[in-house]
Amino acid sequence: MTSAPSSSDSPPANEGSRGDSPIVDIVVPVYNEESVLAASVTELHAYLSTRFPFTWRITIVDNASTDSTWLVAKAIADRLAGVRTLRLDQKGRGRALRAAWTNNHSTVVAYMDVDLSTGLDALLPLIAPLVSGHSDLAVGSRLAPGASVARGPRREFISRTYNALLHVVFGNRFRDAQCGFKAMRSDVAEHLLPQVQDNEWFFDTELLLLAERNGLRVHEVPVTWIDDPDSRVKVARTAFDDLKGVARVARRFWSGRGRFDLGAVARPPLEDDFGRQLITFAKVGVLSTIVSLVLFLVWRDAVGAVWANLLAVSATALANTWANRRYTFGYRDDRQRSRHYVGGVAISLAGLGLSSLALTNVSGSLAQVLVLLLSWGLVTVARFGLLRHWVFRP
Ligand SMILES: Nc1nc2c(ncn2[C@@H]2O[C@H](COP(=O)(O)OP(=O)(O)O)[C@@H](O)[C@H]2O)c(=O)[nH]1
Ligand SMILES: [Mg+2]
Repeated sequence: MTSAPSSSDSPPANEGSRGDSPIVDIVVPVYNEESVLAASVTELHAYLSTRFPFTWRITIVDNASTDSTWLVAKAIADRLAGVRTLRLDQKGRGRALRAAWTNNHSTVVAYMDVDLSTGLDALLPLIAPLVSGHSDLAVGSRLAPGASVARGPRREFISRTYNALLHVVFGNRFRDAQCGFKAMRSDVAEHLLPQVQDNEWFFDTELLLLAERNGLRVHEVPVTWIDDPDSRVKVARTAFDDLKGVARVARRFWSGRGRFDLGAVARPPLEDDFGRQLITFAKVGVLSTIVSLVLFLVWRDAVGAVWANLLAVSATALANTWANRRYTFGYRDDRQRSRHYVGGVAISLAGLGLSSLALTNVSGSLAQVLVLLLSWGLVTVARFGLLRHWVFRP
């Protein structure tokens, strides 16, 4: 459908003006892949030539392969228009992507593993939201609804465990950090890549975590994945490096770092999302009311109504503030954390004073429960206003 720009075959990469750069540069990182490289790139090339609506280029990046990968790569670049090669003398897939993506004049930079485990029909959904400006990064996902994945139990287990760990530590939204099928707008890459420290397998995870932390939009594409058991990954070593990477980035984020100036590519915050906030606040409120009420009824006979109310509300105040901070007001990091907690808990305690006062005037289970629900309800309305306009004001 479209023609590829003219072929060039050797380093240095990334020269040339924006004028003749393609819209998408698809990087294929390779290390000792002499047996599959030619077939895979030929298949990708045929796909792009016949089925892909944007201008494109394929960049094969070899890091110090010890077999004939580099010669094969050069031969492909000579044979096929729109294929170029780049060679680095140090290993590391992250390093390969960084080198090929930096100073790249395409609109979008992408990569895919040479084994073509990801079905190519996911390529357009990966690239289109970046070309249109809808998203900043796009990732293939084997763990998103709609994905179909054929892989063995060991890999499935490792992948799910790793991604679950990320969720616990970072609360991230993307579901699959490690799918070898990703893309990013080049203008975003210019800001993001210098912040990513890893040069090997953790590179992808670090990139995505930094993107989310800085408010960028990550588009997930469910993929069809047929696992290729031939692997360059040393599992134990890579798992250890990943854990070290997680610890390093967690330290970075928890100490308040990892946020930087995105200049013109920053996403402007929403003017106002009152409707969503109110509904989320109501959900959190209903849940904590149920928990508080149960605690109240359990403790009432032992310590009396006023004390039971005090214990029940205090017990949920912290969790309630946590949930509202995170889900209602969207603070998923440490910004003003102590101020938020002090404010949130203080408002809960003030409300407690009111409901205790009301409780002293009634007796009997039903009356107590009704009075509690009424006073908690009133307090809640006031609380929402105070949280929104005071504690969590941006
Ligand atoms: N450039 C480069 N590519 C690498 C390196 N290590 C692995 N790759 C490539 O990264 C891709 C994914 O590797 P693979 O072994 O299939 O990983 P797996 O699918 O997770 O087992 C393949 O295209 C590899 O050739 C490296 O050090 N440098
Ligand atoms: Mg593979």
